Amino acid sequence: EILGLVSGLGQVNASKFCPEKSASLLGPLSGLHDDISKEELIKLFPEMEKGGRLRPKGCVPGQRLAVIFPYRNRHSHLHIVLNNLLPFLSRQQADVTFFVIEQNPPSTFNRGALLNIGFLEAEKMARFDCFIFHDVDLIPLNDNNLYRCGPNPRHFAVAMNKYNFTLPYSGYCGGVVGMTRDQYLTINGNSNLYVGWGGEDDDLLFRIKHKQFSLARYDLKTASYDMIKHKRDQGNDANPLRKIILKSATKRQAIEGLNTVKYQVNNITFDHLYTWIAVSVNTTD
Ligand code: BGN
Repeated sequence: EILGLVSGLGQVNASKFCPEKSASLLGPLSGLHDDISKEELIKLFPEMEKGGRLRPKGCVPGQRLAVIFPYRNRHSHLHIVLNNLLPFLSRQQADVTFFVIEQNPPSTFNRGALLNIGFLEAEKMARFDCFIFHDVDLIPLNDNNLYRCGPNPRHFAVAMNKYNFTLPYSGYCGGVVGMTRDQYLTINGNSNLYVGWGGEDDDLLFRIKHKQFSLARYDLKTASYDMIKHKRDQGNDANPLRKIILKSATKRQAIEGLNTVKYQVNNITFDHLYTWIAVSVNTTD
């Protein structure tokens, strides 16, 4: 054991910090859209560590990332997206751990609450510097789209095929967003009140701005994504109350969010590709 420790220290000393920009970046990508099984993915990335951690061999990254997927019934999407994100983040020399936060039935999909739960559960496992909140149907199309955190929260999913590769509206803050631990704590995370589709991402932007942050974005070419085609999910109907809830976004910010999310953890699995956390969300529906 002592020998192991000594050689471990030796490795850390010998390694150096990764460069600002990795030399392996390819730029624009066409995106891998084909179905892939979990077993095939595991074979492609045997170097992943239990619980879904990928990190470069030769250097130490400046940030440790947690990618949080809010999840329900999208098994094939998850593996297609990972088939893209794994080589993408490997080329970026990221130290990343993937978390899948699955909402168990019967409650209606609550994306904001799932993101809060992902943050809180990841905090129990390790000290992450940067949290990337990532929809499970988005494929990044340029590996200059660096998954890193900076002085302001970053909106990554700027240009999607669904919106002809332009921002649908200037305040759009959905799809993929990244924040440091401190930023997420400062804004009190996401609201838990948006049950069903829509509005929680707009609420998040109000929270970000209300705490005097600006929203960072890369240019359209860099921050482009394909959304995997799918039908509107069952159990995630548009929320008819979303416009009304949104009106009180900044008034609620301090008293409702990361500090009030109510849930039970039903199961945690440390898989090869991800840490899978099945939860029940307590909402009023
Ligand atoms: C907006 C939704 C967002 C969604 C985008 C893109 C609302 C709030 C009522 C004004 N916002 O309209 O949640 O991400 O469309 O689809 O519905």
